[in-house]
Amino acid sequence: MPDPGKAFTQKLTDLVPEFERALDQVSSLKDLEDLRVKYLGRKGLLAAKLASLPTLPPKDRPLAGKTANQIKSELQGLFLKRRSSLEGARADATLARFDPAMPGRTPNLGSLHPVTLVTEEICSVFRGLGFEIVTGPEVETDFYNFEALNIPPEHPARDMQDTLFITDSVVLRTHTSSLQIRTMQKRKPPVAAVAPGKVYRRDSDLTHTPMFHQIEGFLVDRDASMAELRGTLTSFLQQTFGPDTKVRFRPSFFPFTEPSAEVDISCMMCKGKGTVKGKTCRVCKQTGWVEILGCGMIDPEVFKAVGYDPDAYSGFAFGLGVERVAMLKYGIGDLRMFFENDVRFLRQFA
Ligand code: 2NL
Repeated sequence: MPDPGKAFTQKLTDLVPEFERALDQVSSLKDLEDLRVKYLGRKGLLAAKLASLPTLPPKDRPLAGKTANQIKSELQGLFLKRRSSLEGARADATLARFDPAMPGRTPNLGSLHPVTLVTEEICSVFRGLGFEIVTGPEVETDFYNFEALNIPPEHPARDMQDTLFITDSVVLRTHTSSLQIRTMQKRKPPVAAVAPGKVYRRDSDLTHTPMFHQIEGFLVDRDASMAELRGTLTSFLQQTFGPDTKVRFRPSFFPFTEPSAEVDISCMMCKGKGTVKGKTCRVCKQTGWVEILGCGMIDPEVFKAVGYDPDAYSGFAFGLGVERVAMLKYGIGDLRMFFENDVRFLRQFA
């Protein structure tokens, strides 16, 4: 006599070896998922067999139900085991393709522009000497760019040839001195500051660009002296170009300083000898010296313009071109290098 309970559990139990054989055939996670749906899914083989449970005689149902749950968790266990072995195989395959001896791909790193590098280096030397760093507008009024610097309306430095005008009385700053005037107006002596930044001139040829970079510095105190100016600049120049650098002052003229001087340093290319391997040094043209900056004692007229008492205070100031310092420091022969932004040039400063 047929036993419906036994027949039911037998059909369920038969699913196990059948599922195992099918799992053995599966070689990808995608196929495995299809198999899971086929056997364990909501409309799968297991669910279909369970659907006949309510048709069993009530006395057979508890055992049949218990068996059904056991089979279900057995099938799930087999599925999970197969899945983790397939996942492991996939990870192994990925690792097998990875060659730890292969050189890595170098990311393209940016680098600071040599003008930025030199500006930061010079500023940090002056910071060490007690100067603060100030910045300000590139578009200036006539007062800050000229008038306060003792450059009167008919002075040749204002010539249309040199200045880029926005309006009759507004200009692109031609030097960063305008920043120093602003700093003096805001502060009472003693004050010492350096002003780095872009400046603009109506000039463009092999050795001049319409925009270039300057650093100017000044110090005002009760009794600032030319000796202090000389000491400050010598320290700066030896920190920047090497401790053996020789420094000399030559008399010169600037509208905003009196007396004024130009400063030369011994040539860093030929060490002041004037020749390199018996040939004329291309940097100093055999003189052994290169001009590096201009300086002087601040003219009393400048003090009057910013409201400092010229009888109570004295001060010194100096200015230099950043591109020029960078060319001398790195042996760069052509000003245009700084503006072409050829990465083969720029990369050398990384
Ligand atoms: C040069 C010469 C110089 C100054 C800049 C200055 C600024 C103030 C007052 C007085 Cl607020 N002077 N600046 C002084 C002497 C020379 O620059 O050849 N620069 C590239």
